[in-house]
Formats: sequence, C-alpha cells, structure tokens
Amino acid sequence: MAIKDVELVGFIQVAETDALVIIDMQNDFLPGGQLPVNEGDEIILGINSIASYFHQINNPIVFTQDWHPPDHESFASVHQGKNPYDSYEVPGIGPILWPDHCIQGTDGAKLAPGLAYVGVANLILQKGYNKHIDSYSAFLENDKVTDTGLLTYLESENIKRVFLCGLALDYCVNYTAIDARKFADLDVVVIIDLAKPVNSPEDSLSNALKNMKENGVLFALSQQILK
Ligand code: VGL
Ligand code: ZN
Repeated sequence: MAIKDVELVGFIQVAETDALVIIDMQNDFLPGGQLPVNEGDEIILGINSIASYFHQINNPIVFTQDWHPPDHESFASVHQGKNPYDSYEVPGIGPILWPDHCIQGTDGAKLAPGLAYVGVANLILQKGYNKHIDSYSAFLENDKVTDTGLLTYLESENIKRVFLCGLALDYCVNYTAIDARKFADLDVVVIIDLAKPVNSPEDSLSNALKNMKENGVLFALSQQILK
C-alpha cells in the first residue's frame, strides 16, 4: 500500500472537539538533519495553514518534540558493531536503530524555524527522554504502558478527535494514530499530504498505512479541511 492508494474521507468538518497534533517537526528530521526525512521540509507551509485554521477557531494545537538524552538506546552509536537503520528489536527499542538525533538542547532537536504558531501552542510535549525506552507514540512510550500525559490534557479540553500531521508518517505519526484509536479511544484523521515517511525498512510505510486503516484511522487532504 502506497500513499496514492489511501482512501480519503468524503467530507470533513472541524468541530469544537477537535485538536491538531503536529508531530516532531524538528531540524534533525528535515533534509540536512541527522535523521533526514525526504521532503520533510515541503510540508511546513501546509502545516502552518492548518495551524492557522485551528488557531482562528480557538481549537487546541499541540506540538511534539522527540527529545533524547545523548546515550539513548535507540541510537546505533550506543551499541557496539551496529549501524544506523540496522534492525534491532528489544522491548522498548526498535525495530531498527537510528543515527543520533534530536538530542536534548541541540539545534537538531529544535522545532523547524519556519513553523508558525509554536508561540501560541497549547502544549509542546517532549517524549523519548527515557534512555531505555523510545517513544514513537505521543500517547504511550514504546513499553506500551508509560503514559506521556497527552490524553489527560486532551480530555481536559474535551477533545474527541485528533488531526495528525508531521514526521515521520511510518513511525511517530503512525504510532500516535494507532494509540489515539486503541489507547485513547479518539477519532483520528491523518492529514496525508502533510506527513512524510522515513521508508526504512522498505515496507515500513505500507505496513503503517495498512495498520492505521485497519484500526479505523481516517485520511484527509489539507485542502479538504481548509475548504
Ligand atoms: C522518529 C525515528 C526515531 C519520528 C523519532 O519522529 O518518527 N522516528 N525517532
Ligand atoms: Zn527518536
């Protein structure tokens, strides 16, 4: 399954109970960064347009930030003889290892400078700070039990549906979408033109799209939201 095969929702109307969650739009995930996502920079302006819309109607805007200590166990550099993108599956880490990225306090970990509405965000949620456990999902760490607090915040705002965009479509957007359905029991719309995949391993995107579809995640284009 590829992005072009994704079935789009027929109609979408943003409601009071909708929040926008913008995933990991950080320098290290943009071309030239430590864990570059192809065309990751090309979605910034579109994300700004959606954020502008949510801001105008006073709906919550959340940014997430991958936020690792320098010796995070998701980094290949921490494991002898391992290279970035090698497969590695231990509880809380994997299925592959990464280049060092989004290290707390570095420029690579900063949100992209071209992103607007960061200054009016309701919540900027940092995740992945536990050295032994990665956190692809913005709701639960990869141990599947440690709660990031995002659901508590969304519930406090009476949010019933999340619109997701950002990086990477096959990792943090995918895991966040799945937990939004299974753990948080929220409706989910992935804004598919405003998310780009890492594509490693090579079937990661097709698996992610299939998994999201099977879990009732909906897909829309940004223009369907802004119309
Ligand atoms: C991500 C790999 C490692 C992501 C974060 O934001 O999708 N991917 N850390
Ligand atoms: Zn990471």
